[in-house]
Amino acid sequence: MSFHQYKKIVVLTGAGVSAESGIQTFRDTDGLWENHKLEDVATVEGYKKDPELVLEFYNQRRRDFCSGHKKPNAAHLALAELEEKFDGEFLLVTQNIDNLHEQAGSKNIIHMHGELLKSRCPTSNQLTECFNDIETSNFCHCCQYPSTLRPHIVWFGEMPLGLDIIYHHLSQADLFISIGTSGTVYPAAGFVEEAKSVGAFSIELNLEASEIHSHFDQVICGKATSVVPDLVK
Ligand code: BJW
Repeated sequence: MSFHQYKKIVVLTGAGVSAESGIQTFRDTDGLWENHKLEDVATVEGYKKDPELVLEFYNQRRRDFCSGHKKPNAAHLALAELEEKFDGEFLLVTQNIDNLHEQAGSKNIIHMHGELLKSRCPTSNQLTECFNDIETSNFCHCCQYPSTLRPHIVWFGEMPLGLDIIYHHLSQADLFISIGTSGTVYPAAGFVEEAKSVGAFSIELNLEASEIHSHFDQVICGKATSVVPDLVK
């Protein structure tokens, strides 16, 4: 596909882009999140009810991610290449909490649902890198209210990150591409309509047509490692 006719591209990615790097998607888990109920581990209420369970849940995912040496796949690499060669403005918005886009070389990226390998002071919002593990007893002393670091993850009911920047880019986009997301979680699922409202051309790349496929101008079904490099080359 030729990208020369476009000036501002926004790409949205979801779990499907990392699936072939060995990271499980969400909706393919029969409602169970790594053997836990979603509301127990991915909501503020779950965290308040049992913080140790939630902290251990994310520590285990950090261990799995780091010890599994997960690597970017051809889809991550193709997106980094597109950003590199594209002349106009390029924003990559990912719902994924892994760092595979960065490992592939993507630069202008927003993790709207947070990052697995970071934790956050609940008072000051200061971020701490945790490449390996954080213990549940790990207190944060960055401000005058020492408290337990929480995972830097956007749970259901919390405000996604970087929305001002995302909506600003969407309001000027002339091409919107959605890759490997089921279109079931908002506000990300509404981005295609935002982009279309300003006249952007929109393309969905997914294993199967998503719940919101009818909003897109073009839908391409297939594995991310095949359809993304095909689109970008
Ligand atoms: C492949 C493939 C391969 C597989 N190749 N493809 C309406 C408006 C606004 C909000 C709401 C609303 N209605 C409801 C809400 C609230 C709620 C929500 O959306 N609920 C829905 C369940 C209905 N949203 C929120 O609470 C959000 N906050 C919020 O709305 O704040 C207020 C607000 C209001 C208005 C404007 C702005 C803000 C926060 C959402 C936080 C989501 N967090 C999670 C958990 C992260 C923590 C963790 O990992 O433990 O983020 S949920 C989970 O879903 C995760 C993902 O990022 C997210 C999206 O999932 P994704 O990426 O789409 O994965 P899957 O598994 O669903 O799909 C994978 C796809 O890939 C499938 O289609 C496969 O076919 C495909 N695939 N292999 C290509 N090889």
